[in-house]
Amino acid sequence: MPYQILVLHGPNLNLLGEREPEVYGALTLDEINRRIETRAREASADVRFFQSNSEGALVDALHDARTWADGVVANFGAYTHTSVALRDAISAIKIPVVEVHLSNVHARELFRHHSFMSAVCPGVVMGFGWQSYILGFDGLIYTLDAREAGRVTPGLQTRLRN
Ligand code: CA2
Repeated sequence: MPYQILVLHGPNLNLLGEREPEVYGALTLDEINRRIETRAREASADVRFFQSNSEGALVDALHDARTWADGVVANFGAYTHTSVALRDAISAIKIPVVEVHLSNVHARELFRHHSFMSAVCPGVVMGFGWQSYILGFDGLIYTLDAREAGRVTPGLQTRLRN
C-alpha cells in the first residue's frame, strides 16, 4: 500500500507567483503542487493538497488527515508564529507532520524566528524556495520508512517527548 501524504498550505500561499518573487520564488501554488506530485510519483506515494487562509480549516484538515494519511508536509505560513491551536492539532493526530518554509525565516524579522510547530514536528526544512517542499517530502518518506523498519529517527524521538 503506497504512503498517503497530505500537503497543507496556509494563509496567503494561494497568492504565490503574484507578488514578492524575491522572497517566495516565482512559481504559483499550482506549479509547486505539480512538482510535488512528480516527486510523489517517483516515490510511489499518493498525495493530496489543501490550502486555506483559515486557522480552523487547517485544524480540521489535520484532524481529517488522521483518518487516512500516513504523514503531512505543511507550510502553515504566518500561523507558524502564532497558532497554539495548530500545534495542539499536530500533537493530537500522532502522524508525523514535517514543517516547511519557502524562505529562511531565521534570516528575516525577529517575529518569524519562533515557530510553535517545530518542537512537535520530526523535522523542518526552510530557505530553499519550492524545493523546501520536495526536501520536506523526502524527509517525511525517510521518517515513515524508518518507522516501518522499526527504527526511530532523531526527529521523531524528539517529537515523542512533546
Ligand atoms: O517562508 C515561508 O514559507 C512562510 O511560511 C511564508 C509566510 C510567512 O508568514 C512565514 O513567515 C514564512 C507568508 C506566505 C505569504 O505568501 C505570499 C505569497 C505571495 C505574495 C505575498 C505573500
